[in-house]
Amino acid sequence: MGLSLAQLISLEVKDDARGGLMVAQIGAGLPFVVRRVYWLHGTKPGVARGFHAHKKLRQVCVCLAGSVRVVLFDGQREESVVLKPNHEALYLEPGLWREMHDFSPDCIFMVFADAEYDEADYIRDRQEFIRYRQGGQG
Ligand code: T46
Repeated sequence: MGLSLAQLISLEVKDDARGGLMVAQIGAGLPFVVRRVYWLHGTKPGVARGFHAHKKLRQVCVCLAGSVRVVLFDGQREESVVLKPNHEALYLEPGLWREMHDFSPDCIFMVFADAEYDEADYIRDRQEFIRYRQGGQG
């Protein structure tokens, strides 16, 4: 898919005649020890989410059902990727602005994170984020 701001990582596929089984574990898709898992579901029509960056948090995002478009911005360049249920997960390193758009009504978007929730880790203002990146702290 040619992403440069983030990485699409391959998860282990253990499908057999009974159906699908996907694995995310250290060394096979997960680049960190998971300390928190959360997921978005039942997103209302026309709603977009995100609109923030993280200072330290690392995340692996998986679309378990439906589809969602993730927009990434590093302070200069913007890229977008449509996530759907497949063998790929989106690895987001810190210092990336992200927005989630075009959730399908059945979308289930799950995130593995390497730290507990901490509001102080968020930059929720786009101009502040651009200044943060220009300051070389991203
Ligand atoms: C992200 C994208 C992909 C908590 O209390 N604990 C949590 O673990 C999370 C994730 C959120 N919250 C609270 C914080 C807010 O008061 O739940 C409320 C909604 O969170 P937020 O507006 O940040 O939701 P999104 O969908 O904009 O962003 C979330 C994650 O916060 C964020 O880390 O990268 O999903």
